[in-house]
Amino acid sequence: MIDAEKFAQALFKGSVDEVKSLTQELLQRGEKADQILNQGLVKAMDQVGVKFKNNEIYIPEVLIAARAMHAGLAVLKPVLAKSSSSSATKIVLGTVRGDLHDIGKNLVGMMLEGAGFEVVDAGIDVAPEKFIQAAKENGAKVIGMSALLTTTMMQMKSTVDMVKAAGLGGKVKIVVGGAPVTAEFARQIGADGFAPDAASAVSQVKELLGMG
Ligand code: B1M
Repeated sequence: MIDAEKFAQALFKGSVDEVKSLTQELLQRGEKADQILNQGLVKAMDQVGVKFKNNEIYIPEVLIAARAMHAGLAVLKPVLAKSSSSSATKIVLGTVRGDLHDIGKNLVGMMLEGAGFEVVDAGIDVAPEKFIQAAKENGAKVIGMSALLTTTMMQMKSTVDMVKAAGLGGKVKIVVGGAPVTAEFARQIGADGFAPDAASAVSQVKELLGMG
């Protein structure tokens, strides 16, 4: 049986070793990798996301939980890669052109990975055309953009406009976020979605993709 509680306790402790061995034990007992991912790691990471959203834990705790979760993902990755014919939904994530802040973007990426998405990290200082190229190359369903500076926010609009001009509007959903970004701004620039924090980014993406 996959005990999400055990995973959650290990994630809250940030115990890389515990998460690794829990994952390995389950694989050895014959549990399926996708079940371990969804019933164990993802469910446990959901608990982390909820506590973060409710201000019961803060960024450092989320980062150590995410690091521990990565240890479990690393164990599962080769097994999943072998067994999955339909790969996970891909999301291109980056910080917009002119902007070097990446802590929030990385947190969003970790939460998305924790929810079972495959994140293509485009990095920082990402030009609109680079977002589009990455989305095309990877067959991504979502482009996620982060901006922390009022001076770089408008780069989001450039990307939205370019995505539409490239004929990808609607096919590739665009989600924006970052400290100065608001739902109203997202609406004004024609983005499909907005999230104020990393946990909400996961629910926003799922909603846009009709995944609940
Ligand atoms: Co800079 N910086 N910074 N900085 N920096 C801010 C953003 C600033 C508010 C500080 C201040 O003046 N009070 C200010 C911006 C002012 C403004 O434009 N309104 C500022 C400035 C001015 C600058 C420089 C211009 C300073 C200078 O050189 N004169 C310069 C710009 C460099 C550049 O980008 N071109 C600069 C540089 C830097 C550092 C390199 C030193 C460093 C970044 C290191 C790094 O990221 N690797 C840095 C830092 C650390 C900050 C502060 C202190 C912290 C930002 C952070 O990581 N927060 C910040 C002040 C502050 O916020 N207290 C500041 C934690 C992070 C988890 O939160 O990124 O908001 P955040 O992410 C959240 C949500 O916003 C959301 O989820 C995350 C988790 O909940 N979210 C998304 C983020 N992206 C999302 C995407 C989504 C959905 C949700 O969908 C795709």
